[in-house]
Amino acid sequence: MTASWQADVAAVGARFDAEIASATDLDALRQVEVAALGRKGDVTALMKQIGTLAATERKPYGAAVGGLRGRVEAAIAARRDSLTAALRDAELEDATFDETLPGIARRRGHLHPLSIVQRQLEDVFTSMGFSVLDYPEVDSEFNNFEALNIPSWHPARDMQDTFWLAGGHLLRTHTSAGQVRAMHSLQAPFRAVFAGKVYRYEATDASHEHTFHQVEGLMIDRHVTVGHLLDSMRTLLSAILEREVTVRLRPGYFPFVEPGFELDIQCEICGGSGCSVCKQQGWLELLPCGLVHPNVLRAGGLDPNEWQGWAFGLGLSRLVMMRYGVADIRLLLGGDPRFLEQF
Ligand code: FA5
Repeated sequence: MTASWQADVAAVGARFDAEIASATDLDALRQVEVAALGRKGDVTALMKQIGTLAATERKPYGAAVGGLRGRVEAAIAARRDSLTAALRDAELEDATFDETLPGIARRRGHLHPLSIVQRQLEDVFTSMGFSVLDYPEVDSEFNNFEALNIPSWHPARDMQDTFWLAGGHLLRTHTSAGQVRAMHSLQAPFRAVFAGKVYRYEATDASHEHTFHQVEGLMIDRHVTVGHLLDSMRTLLSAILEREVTVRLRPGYFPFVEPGFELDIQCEICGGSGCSVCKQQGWLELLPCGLVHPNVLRAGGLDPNEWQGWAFGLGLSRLVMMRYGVADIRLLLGGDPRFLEQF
C-alpha cells in the first residue's frame, strides 16, 4: 500500500470501470467480476488491507473501499443487464427464430388414479357421517389375525399368505387389521373408513398383485342391518363408477363376519363375456362384507349384547381397474409414466 491509499483505491476503481465497460459478453464480464470481487479479487484485497492502517485512517478507508465495492457491483449488474438484453435482441432478429411458435410446456405432475378414487370415496363417506382414519402398514399379528377371530391354527390364515417381520409383526394383509384399532380409539356408536396398501405373498396375474389397495368401512351401532350395509355399498359404487353396473351378492366366508357376503361386479373389461382379468368368469370379486362377529366386538372392547356392526373390505385397486378400464392390475404400481400420463 502506498502512502496515499486514496490513489490506490481510485486506480483500482478506474481499472475496473474500464474492464466492465469493455467486457463484450457474459463470460468476459464474469471474469472481471471474479478479478474484482472474488475471494482473491483486487477489491477484496483492498478490503483486507484495512488492518495495516493507522487507527485514524481506518474509518475513511473502510468507507472509501466499501463505496468502491458497491459501485463495482452496480456497474457489473448494469452491464450484465445490457449484455443480456442485447443477446435477446440478437436472437429476435435472427431470421430462423419464430417468436410466434408456442413455448415448451412444462410437464406437471398429477394424482395417481388410486389416489383420485380413494379421495372420491373418502368424500362420499365423509358426507354420510363417516370418519376417515389412517393406520400403519406394519401391524401386529394380533390386529391382523387374532383379534379378527383368526387364531394361529385357523385355516383361514392360508387365504392370505403373509410377509412376516421380526417380533410378531407383519405387513398387513388387509385393511381389516384396523377394525379393532378403530373400536379402541373411537367412542361407539361410530362409522369410519380407512384405506391403504396391503401386502400378500402371492403370485401375480392380471387381477392379483402382491401389493394392492383396499378400503375398509366399519359401522358400529346398537342396531345395524344388512339392508343398510348393502345400501351403503350401492351408494359407494354408483358414486365412483358414475354408471349403472351389474353386481351380484352371494354368501362369503370370513371368520370376522357373520353372516358374510361377497359382492362381485360384472367385469367391465370384457362386459361379462370372460377375459384374463376375470379369469373367464365374467365376474370380479370386489367388495366382501358382513356383520361384525361378536368375538371381534369383544376384542375391540365392545359388549356384543349392546353393540352390533357391519364391515366391508373394498378391493380399491380392482375398482380403479373397472372405473378406468385398466386390463392389468400390475400397471397400477408399475411406475410406467406412459401409463400414468393418461389420468
Ligand atoms: C379381505 O381382505 C377381507 N378383509 C375383506 C372383508 C372386510 C370381509 C370386512 C368382510 C368384512 P379378500 O381377501 O377377499 O378379503 O380381499 C378383499 C378384496 O381385495 C377382494 O374382493 C379383491 O377385490 C381384493 N383383492 C384380494 N386379493 C387381491 C390381490 N392379490 N390383488 C388385488 N386385489 C385383491
